[in-house]
Amino acid sequence: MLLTHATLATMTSGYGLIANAAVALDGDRIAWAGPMADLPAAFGALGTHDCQGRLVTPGLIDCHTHAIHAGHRAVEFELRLQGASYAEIAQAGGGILSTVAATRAASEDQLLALALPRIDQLIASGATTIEVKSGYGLTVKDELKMLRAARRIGTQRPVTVKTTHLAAHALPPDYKGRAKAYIDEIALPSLRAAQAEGLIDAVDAFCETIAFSVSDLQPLFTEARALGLPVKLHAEQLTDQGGAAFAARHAALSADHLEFLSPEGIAAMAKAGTVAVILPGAFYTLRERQMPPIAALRSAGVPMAVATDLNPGSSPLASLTLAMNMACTLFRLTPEEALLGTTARAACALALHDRGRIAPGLRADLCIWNAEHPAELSYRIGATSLHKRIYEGRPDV
Ligand code: DI6
Ligand code: FE
Repeated sequence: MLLTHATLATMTSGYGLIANAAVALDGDRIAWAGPMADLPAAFGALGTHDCQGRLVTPGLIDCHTHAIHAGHRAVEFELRLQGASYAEIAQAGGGILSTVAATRAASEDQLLALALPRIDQLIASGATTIEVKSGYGLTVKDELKMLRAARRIGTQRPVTVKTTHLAAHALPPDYKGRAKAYIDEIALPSLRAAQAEGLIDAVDAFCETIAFSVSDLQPLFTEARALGLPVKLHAEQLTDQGGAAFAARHAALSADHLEFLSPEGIAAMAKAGTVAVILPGAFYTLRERQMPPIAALRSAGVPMAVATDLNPGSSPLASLTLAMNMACTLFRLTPEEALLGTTARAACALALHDRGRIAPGLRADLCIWNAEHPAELSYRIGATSLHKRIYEGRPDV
């Protein structure tokens, strides 16, 4: 297949813009990309799709979601509007724990069926790769159930799913005040079982006063690394717990949220090459005041990704382009940083080196947009500008 008359954003160096470009696909890989004038004759014989000047980007990557869950938290949204805080609702047994109750009551098939419309919305916003976490089961059985449902998404939809173990997300009521026992009795056994069943690609945790401390999480991250799994961390979302530096000490792929990130945390991330995953949907939903230190991350050379954090509590957001818009408007990322954040940098956050850019040999996961300039993707609010998605070399019908 040959795409012609494209405005190409290769994302190989900044936007990597090429006007009047062509992209040749060979099966599920990109064979060639460049100006139409330079197209080797051999590719001229391929079946042609004329992009009519439209913008072509790599398929978008959502590197942080909680797309598997049951129930919703609209009532909590109402409570927050009446003045309750996210942490107060969590401490009163609502919040994450209300989603835990609904998720425990659902079967694996039900969880999959509930997730697919959310996945379809992400796909409609341009996603071709989506990370999905566990973390609403909080028993060995229910964490494994969530991960099995997550793994099945990729068999139902044209999208790559990477799964993350997040048993250390919240403390269930029967472990109240016993975080270390929960890690020993639930998080570690579920991690080992999930790895033995081939259900996970990474390990995550929520490091926060309302969740787990760095010292609680030490045995979990040690075990993850011993099993050969990469780690990542929900860090410094509501308070500074030194989570990002802890994650960086374990060569974390990413530290996510980061509103309360310290200069020490930034330095540790820069040294370890840990990606900063910016989640403006949660900041917006919780009406946070403190912004992540974007300028300091930028000047320290920490790569920044942007994701939806799609979840029923702090970020009921199912559009990557809206996440990009929020990253620019709320946090002052440039539209170029926002698009890098959902392509090349998001690929780094998932250790996927075969996607996120347009170059020969990489996967043929592409988006064709009803747009002329890449900044349009961040500039429009809630628009569905996707013209066509190509996944593994095949256009969506
Ligand atoms: N931080 C978040 O933003 C999500 N998890 C986390 O640790 C929120 C999960 C929820 O509120 O259901
Ligand atoms: Fe999250």
